[in-house]
Amino acid sequence: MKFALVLIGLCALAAADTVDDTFYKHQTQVLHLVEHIYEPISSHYEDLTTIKKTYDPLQHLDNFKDGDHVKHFVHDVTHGKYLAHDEIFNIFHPHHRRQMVYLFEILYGAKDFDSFFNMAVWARDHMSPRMFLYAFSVAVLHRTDCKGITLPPAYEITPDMFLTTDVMRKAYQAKMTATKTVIPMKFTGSIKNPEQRVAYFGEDIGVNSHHSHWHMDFPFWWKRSYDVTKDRRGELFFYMHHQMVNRFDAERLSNWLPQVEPLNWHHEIEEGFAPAAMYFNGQEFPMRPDGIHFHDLPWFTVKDTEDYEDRIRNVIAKGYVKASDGHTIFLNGTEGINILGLVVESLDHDYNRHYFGKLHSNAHVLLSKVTDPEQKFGTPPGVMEHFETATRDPAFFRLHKHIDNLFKQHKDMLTPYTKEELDFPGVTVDAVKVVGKSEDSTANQIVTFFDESHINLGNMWVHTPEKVGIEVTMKRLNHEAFKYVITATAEKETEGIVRIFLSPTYNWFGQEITLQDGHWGAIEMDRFPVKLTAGENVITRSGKKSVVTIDEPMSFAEIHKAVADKDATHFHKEFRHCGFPHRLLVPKGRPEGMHYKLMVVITDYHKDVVVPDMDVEHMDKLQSVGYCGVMEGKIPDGKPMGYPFDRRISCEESFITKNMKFVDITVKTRV
Ligand SMILES: *[C@@H]1O[C@H](CO)[C@@H](O)[C@H](O)[C@H]1NC(C)=O
Ligand SMILES: [Cu+2]
Repeated sequence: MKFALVLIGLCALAAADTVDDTFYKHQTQVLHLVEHIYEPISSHYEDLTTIKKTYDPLQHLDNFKDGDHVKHFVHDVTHGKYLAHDEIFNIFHPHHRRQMVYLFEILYGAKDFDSFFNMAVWARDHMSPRMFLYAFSVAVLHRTDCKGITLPPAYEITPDMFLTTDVMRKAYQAKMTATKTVIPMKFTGSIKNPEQRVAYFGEDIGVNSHHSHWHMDFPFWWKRSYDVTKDRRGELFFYMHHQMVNRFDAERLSNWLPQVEPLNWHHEIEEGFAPAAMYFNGQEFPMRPDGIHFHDLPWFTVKDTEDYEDRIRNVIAKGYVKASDGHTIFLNGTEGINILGLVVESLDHDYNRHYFGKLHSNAHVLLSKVTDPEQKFGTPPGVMEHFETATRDPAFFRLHKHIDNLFKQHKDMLTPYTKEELDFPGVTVDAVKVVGKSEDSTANQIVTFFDESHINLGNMWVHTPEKVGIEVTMKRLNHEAFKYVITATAEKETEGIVRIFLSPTYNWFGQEITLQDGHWGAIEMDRFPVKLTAGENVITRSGKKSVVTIDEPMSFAEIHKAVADKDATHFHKEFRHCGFPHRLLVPKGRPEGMHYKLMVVITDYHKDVVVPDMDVEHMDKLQSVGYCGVMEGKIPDGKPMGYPFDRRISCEESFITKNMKFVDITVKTRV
């Protein structure tokens, strides 16, 4: 397993980071609290029921950063001012969000773990389950005393947010009759819908939980006054979504579909979407027929959203923004893309938040409410209003293509990298290949296939007899293990960063994609530091180690077992749970093989790394920095994300320097 290896290294570095008995106790408490989330706290966990019966937050105001805050909260919750238990929590709804943030700040500001946890038990017992769950999860991810605690995968805590109604119904029947069952889940559409061919990507539970986890590591409502600052979070917002869109396009191409079209406020939304899913309270996720137009909402209009967008286009064209204190910030430096990301996602920033508004959030809400804009029918939120469900809808990718084009407009204005910037004098990449399972090193081929994933639904209801075993299976993209073998010559001993990207060779029309057109669509596969010795170096890197992906998350049962066994290999305080699912690292390709360019670039470690005491070994241990950055401190690699393919390339010949090597590989899907 990838992270077991990482652990050994890190533990040796810092013994203080290893887990102890207190950690296991806390891990267990957290698991118990998120079990059967829609039901009252389970009576068979004595630790929880004792707290529930005896803990009164008002008696412990000193244990929180702001006691008055706690007082108001308890008052409002007990006086029915908060979202009711069976209402649907919607992060994009301003009132819901305000309530959730209030709770988060209390949980985050608790002075020790017990105060935090006691308060969480109280909140769990009094509040809307998913509002509690969201605030609690973000608190667990950010509290120093919760470092290393693993939350079970979101699709096990709230399966209703990931699975279709038919599956949930069958599972319920199985539970009632205590019958061991394996329920196959299909993708939502029918063969008549061409979008169905890529539903395996948008509807992948790992893609959905990646997206939802990413937005918990980088919440759009995060305030700069919280003590964790998040390095380059605007740029991460751009880059993670940019990469998801590029990956979606590569999957489309593998299935003979053209690239996803950016949506347009004035055109109809061509593709409808029927989620075939139901909320825990019995309300159905709304479906959207084909060809619907955007509508104004009572709270904001399509025109408002367009205006925000025009203002953003305006500053992109002008090349600068004004900070609140009046000074001008040019966008042509490395900070430019980060500022635009902050503005587009409407994070807590200094560049006149009212003027730029909330482009990204408004767009999600406009799409979600498009079938009942006036709320005449009390239709619950659509999939676009939850990070766990948004990527299922093909319109998610159309929206993000549209937003991505704003970022592209900015990047296109920057001066292309010069040869001097691109080159790494003294280092030459001589050869690159991928070696798959067959070890046939001449093949340069990666094989993908579909296999089955099992999700245990045991957590959905209380009193599911332990041994019954109700599982859902679904088809998921995967690939055979492979490694990169890179031969590089260095004139003298030095250190570099290897950057690996993948790009389809031919477009939908069958024409070869030039670098001028294709650079923006490059998919990042990996990025890692290397030590180079003078002379020839053979660098072997397993695909598994990719810094853009993470392994399959541990299930409820696996975490419980690891705790029971006190198996420290599964827990580490620096472990990152954010990342793209490893299974989907390689786009599907085609049965007869699909051509891709594998692009490898080695850059100068000493020019790139911006954290002074970061050595190669340390940097190589950081997980999933690719799309998820770091939770604290600075991202060590100071190059713009997507470097060197993020800027315009005017001419392929003058772009390629000898520290780069592009080779043709094939991705073949096994049928
Ligand atoms: C950015 O643009 C400003 C104004 O045109 C210029 O003074 C500055 O040198 C530019 N910076 C970079 C990094 O190109
Ligand atoms: Cu998102």
